[in-house]
Amino acid sequence: MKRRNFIKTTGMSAAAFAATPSVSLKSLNPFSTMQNTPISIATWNFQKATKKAGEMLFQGANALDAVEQGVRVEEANLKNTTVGNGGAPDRDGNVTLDACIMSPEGDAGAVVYLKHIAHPVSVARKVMEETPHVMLAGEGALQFALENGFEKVDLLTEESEKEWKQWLEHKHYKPIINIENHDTIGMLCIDEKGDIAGACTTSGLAYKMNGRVGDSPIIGAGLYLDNEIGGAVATGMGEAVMKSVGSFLIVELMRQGKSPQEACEIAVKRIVAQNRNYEDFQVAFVALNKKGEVGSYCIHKGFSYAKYQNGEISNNPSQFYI
Ligand code: SD4
Repeated sequence: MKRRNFIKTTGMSAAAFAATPSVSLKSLNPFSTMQNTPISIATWNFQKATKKAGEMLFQGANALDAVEQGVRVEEANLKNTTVGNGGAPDRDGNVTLDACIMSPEGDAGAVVYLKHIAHPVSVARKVMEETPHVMLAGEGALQFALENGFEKVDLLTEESEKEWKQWLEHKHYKPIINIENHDTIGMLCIDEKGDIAGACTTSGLAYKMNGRVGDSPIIGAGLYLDNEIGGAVATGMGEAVMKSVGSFLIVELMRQGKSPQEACEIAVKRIVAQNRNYEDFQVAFVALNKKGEVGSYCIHKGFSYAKYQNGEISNNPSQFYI
């Protein structure tokens, strides 16, 4: 259901809105000069995707459209074996995708264990805008996607199949800390009006158990934002991020006055404290506040994030715990 339809069906009349003094979000924002914006940031050095979103924002696009189109760049990248089409399969050879999206209004949509659809983030957006639900899973998510005109494709590329078959020879399951220096894409955009949107999309951990869903499509874990405060996205070992509800934690810490950098550090250190085996996996967070300040922290050296601001794209090595 579109937001305006929801408003219609909840019985709020146009007159009720007209009676409310019109106050833009920007004027509520104490940092309303917004000199730093627009900005797009993404986990890892996903410069093409981040630039795509950043350029859209500079041309006046809203944060929600920019974030969706930005992450779609990596969903379509067949060479990226951790996101979308070409993603590594689970241990049984199924490519199953997880994605979510959040709007400045606080609306959210997600799909989990979605097969055969190259752009799960766009299905997640449809779930957000066209249904009364937040998340659809598996067969139901696929059915919904097909009913909404998404094309059914084979997501397992020859290359990913070959690597999976090599893996089957030993079946040794151990997370690789910084996979080829790129991984899940989580993106946050703040547009010219100062509104924030976010998205997160992944094929999950390579050779995961059939049925496994990670943090990336879970609102509060892989992604969270509050348009009054800021947003956060995660990458790495989803189980650790889910147990700490990491992105939600970071936004709440920023609400209490922490900078994005301080909030990311606290969240990673909590994961370190909660997991005796923390040295065996990577978790990284990137956060953005309403002022346009950015922070990032991770367990292991090697993580960086991409940023597009003032017409420039950059790769920014994150601070790290070990
Ligand atoms: C997951 N967080 O499914 C995702 C994948 C990832 O490093 O980021 N892997 O757990």
